[in-house]
Amino acid sequence: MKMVFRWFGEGNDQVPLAFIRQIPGVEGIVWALHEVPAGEEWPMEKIEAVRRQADAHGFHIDVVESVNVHESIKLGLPSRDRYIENYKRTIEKLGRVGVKVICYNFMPVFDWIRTELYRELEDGSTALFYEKSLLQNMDPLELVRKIADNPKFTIPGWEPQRLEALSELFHAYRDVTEEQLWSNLQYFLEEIVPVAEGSGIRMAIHPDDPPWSVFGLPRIVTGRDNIRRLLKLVDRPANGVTLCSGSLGANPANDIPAMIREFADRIPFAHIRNVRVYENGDFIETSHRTADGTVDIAGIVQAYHDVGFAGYARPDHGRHLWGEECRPGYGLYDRAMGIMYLWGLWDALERRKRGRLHRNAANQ
Ligand code: DNO
Ligand code: MN
Repeated sequence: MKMVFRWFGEGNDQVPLAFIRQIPGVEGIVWALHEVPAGEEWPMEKIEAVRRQADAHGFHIDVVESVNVHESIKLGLPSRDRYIENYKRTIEKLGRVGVKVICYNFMPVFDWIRTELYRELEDGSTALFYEKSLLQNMDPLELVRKIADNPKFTIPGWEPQRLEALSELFHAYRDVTEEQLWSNLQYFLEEIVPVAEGSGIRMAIHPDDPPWSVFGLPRIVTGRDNIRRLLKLVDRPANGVTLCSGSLGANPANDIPAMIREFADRIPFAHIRNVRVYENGDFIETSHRTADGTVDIAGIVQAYHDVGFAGYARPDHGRHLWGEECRPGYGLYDRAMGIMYLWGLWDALERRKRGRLHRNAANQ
């Protein structure tokens, strides 16, 4: 397991690289050019600049999250070919600087959805929260106003430019069924997976968050059966998945350790975080500790260990602690503690395995 940490870039992340350096066992940053709008080709000078910054702190830049997919690709419009060309050029450039994994998602209009960014937990910390009944009665514009209007930070997935044409976008999706979205994803993958393969890169789709349809928009990366289908669309190692335990875990029917065992060789990137799901379908993000949420984080780490996971992993979101002012979900403290919890589980499993090997050798 190669531990990495998401970093939003110089001047755009309140957490300096020098601080990330002090979290045990972090070897690389997970990065993106957040200022480049979806669909545009990434400029090489900007890619090189991030490489230099990471290099100066001894980090690799193997994992990019995300190269966002232009809506016309998801909608299957004639203009998609132009945007797919840009996407391919970006993949090639990233391959040239040594990138190994590109995380992306195929969710219409919105990336992740929550109804509250700073919901208080019983310990006084705050975290991202999803209130099912509230969302059912909400107008999407109202939600955007609530989530995207953050005076201090741009919220990844809720960038103003992405949401400018919201009502037109909703209109454009009105007839797009799940099957159409599948076929648009297939078209996209057939084009880009060979390019990724040629560039030494594995594509890793992020599951839908939450893993069900919201505001009537189609959503297709939601659980085991759909991931099976996705991997078969283009059955190559370069067509992989970012297995996000928090996104999939919002639906308690998702057995994540079982998915890890089944899809092991197609998971180049793991997002590990916990959520607490309530009976009424609401959920809140919690600490990584297994006992604090509904997701079996210990079982997940055990599954990764059992399959000999050698891919990249990051703590995903965290709570906001100790008065930290940060981008929602992306404070330093809780993610750093999450990493230590993951290492604790991992190291214990390693030690047990080594002990077993020693005993077997001694018995022979
Ligand atoms: C949620 C986060 C996502 C993720 C994007 C990837 O679990 O990890 O916001 O960054 O969906 O494209
Ligand atoms: Mn995630």
